Amino acid sequence: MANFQTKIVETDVLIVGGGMAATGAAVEAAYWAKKNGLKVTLVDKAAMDRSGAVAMGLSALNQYLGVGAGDNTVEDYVRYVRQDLMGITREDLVFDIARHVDGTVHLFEKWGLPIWKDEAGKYVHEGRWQVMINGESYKVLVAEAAKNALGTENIYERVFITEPIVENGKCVGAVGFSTRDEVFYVFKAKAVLVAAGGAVSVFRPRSVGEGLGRSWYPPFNSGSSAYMTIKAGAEMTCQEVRFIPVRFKDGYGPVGAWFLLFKAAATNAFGENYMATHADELKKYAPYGLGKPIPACLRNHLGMMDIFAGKGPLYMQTAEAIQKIAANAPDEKSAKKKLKELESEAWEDFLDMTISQAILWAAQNIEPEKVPSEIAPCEPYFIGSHSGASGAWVSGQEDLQTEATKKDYFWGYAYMTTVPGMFAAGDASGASSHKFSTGSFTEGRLAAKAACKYCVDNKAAPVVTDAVIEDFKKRTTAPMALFEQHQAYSNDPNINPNFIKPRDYMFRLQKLMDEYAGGVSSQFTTNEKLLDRGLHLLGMLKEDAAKLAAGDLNELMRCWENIHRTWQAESHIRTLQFRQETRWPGYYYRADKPGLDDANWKCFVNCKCDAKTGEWTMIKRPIHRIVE
Ligand code: SFD
Ligand code: AMP
Repeated sequence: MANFQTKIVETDVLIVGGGMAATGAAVEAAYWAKKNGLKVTLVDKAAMDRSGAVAMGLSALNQYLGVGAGDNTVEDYVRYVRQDLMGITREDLVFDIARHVDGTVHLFEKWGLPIWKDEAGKYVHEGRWQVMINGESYKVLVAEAAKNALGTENIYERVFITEPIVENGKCVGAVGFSTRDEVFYVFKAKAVLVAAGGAVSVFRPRSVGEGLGRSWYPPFNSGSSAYMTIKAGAEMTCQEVRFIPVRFKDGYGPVGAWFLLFKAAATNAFGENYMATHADELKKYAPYGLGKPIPACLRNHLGMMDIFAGKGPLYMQTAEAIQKIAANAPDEKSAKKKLKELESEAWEDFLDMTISQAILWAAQNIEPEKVPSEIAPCEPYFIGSHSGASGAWVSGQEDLQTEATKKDYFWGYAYMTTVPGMFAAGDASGASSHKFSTGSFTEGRLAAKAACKYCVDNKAAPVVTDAVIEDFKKRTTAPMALFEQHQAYSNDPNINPNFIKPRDYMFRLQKLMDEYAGGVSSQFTTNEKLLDRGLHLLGMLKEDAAKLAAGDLNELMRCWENIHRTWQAESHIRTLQFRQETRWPGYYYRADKPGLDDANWKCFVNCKCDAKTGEWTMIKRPIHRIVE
């Protein structure tokens, strides 16, 4: 019989998550906390050293401007992001992160992160904005900095946050439970910074059966950020802008180094370069289709055209690219040396961040310098920090507002959601794409500074009554109680008419999203009728969420992960339905609304849910330019 003990922790700033944004927040908050006598607490569902998207490490820092060296300006970066997101971006947020991100990179280097340097001592770039690293231990390094800053006594690892505490419209904490011991946690806080990553496994993945759980983005990012913010009543933005990365097939190895560093071409099965053969298609999506670089969704779109035409599989021409670079060497001996070097860089790219891809190459006898390698568009992910844009709608920085932007983009504290006291950063905040690891850490810092200021200005201690706490505890642990009550009814712990286990619930959610909301098996295509039907079925699934059952603490976490995913799913379907165009072909297609409609839809689509009535409101918000 489960017997949860209750532990109450009182703090000023509560950081939910232990990933890139959260570690940045920890480092910055510790500084302002010391100055102002505040307490900062961080809670991670896993162990910070290897939690979140950077668990396996990374091979590049994807946002670095080199402003000091005169390489780029902050304005350049804003234009780049605007172009990549087909015109839909919060320029004030992108600007703010971009103007501070170089400082973060220099900090990482000071802490010991090995950044590649050329003979002149300059960073080696993968592309214009990306610098190469030996990043297998990247996460360990930033976690260490966060631990040193906060003190391990203020860090709770393996505690899964389930819900926000909202009293009188303000966020005053969060509740959760230990995934190791029967302890129910209540964190009372003056400010809560949500940095619990994006959402994976909302859609049916390509990996099934023995490969289940393999994905490009980490399976442990399960929509907690979206749930926390939506449930608190925060306005969300760009919930339709999922990210479909093209990746090496089945191992999900990233392609950036191949496209940018090795200048490889991708082709269809007949050796045709789809970026060249379908170049005319880009005109349909002017002005974005004709700008440079070609937006990620349109790059996907041109490849998908070949897949849909039956010309797959697609291939990254790795061998051709490597041989071409080596052939530029002045003589045969240095060409051979270069070839060896490139070969080892190719393997390291995966060993630094997607080890499974290296294992798959080995298993399939792939020598990248000799044969091409299959690539494919992945299942959709929700990730506000990469080339998607979903997340909470947050306030911008005051000094970046104009008369026009101030009424729409500013409400007092930077990176605060529309719920007072609740902040968001990294994947949790929307409309500021292309943050990546460095920008997420930077945004965490900026949000934490504002959260500390909020605590200084709002000194009243949060009041959470015992009755409220008991109610949260009952809800949090309900799946275990349900399992205990009914488990004797059948001889299979997973099959029982009285409950549904989280694994089966997840399959149902994924099937629904895949078939109705434009997943892999629907060729990323949907329409109003499919979305209507999907929403109807999702309503029924939500009813069954009350019957989720857990046999142990791990399953209890799985139950809550799926509740969190469900809310991400619902906000996605509703936003797909509301936007009457196909602005990001290659991410999704509204078959009944093909093409762009700038006149009506060059705007943000936001949404929010009234937690009491369950009623959703859809909102259009204007796009303001702050950079020409
Ligand atoms: O090649 C709860 N990313 C890349 N960024 C780069 O800068 N360079 C690269 O090389 C990158 N590439 C890449 C990347 C990611 C992945 C998975 C691969 C390759 C294979 C993107 C960045 O990693 C990403 O943008 C940031 O990490 C985003 O930061 P953040 O903080 O928003 O998310 P997180 O780091 O995943 O952390 C989430 C944390 O939340 C915790 N958590 N804690 C408590 N309660 C809950 N309910 C929780 N739910 C989640 C997690 O444990 C974690 O600590 S490439 O593709 O471009
Ligand atoms: P990825 O490995 O796809 O996550 O890419 C890493 C970085 O390179 C991101 O900043 C991408 O936007 C960028 N990138 C990847 N492929 C291309 C490409 N073909 N053209 C321009 N930028 C790219």
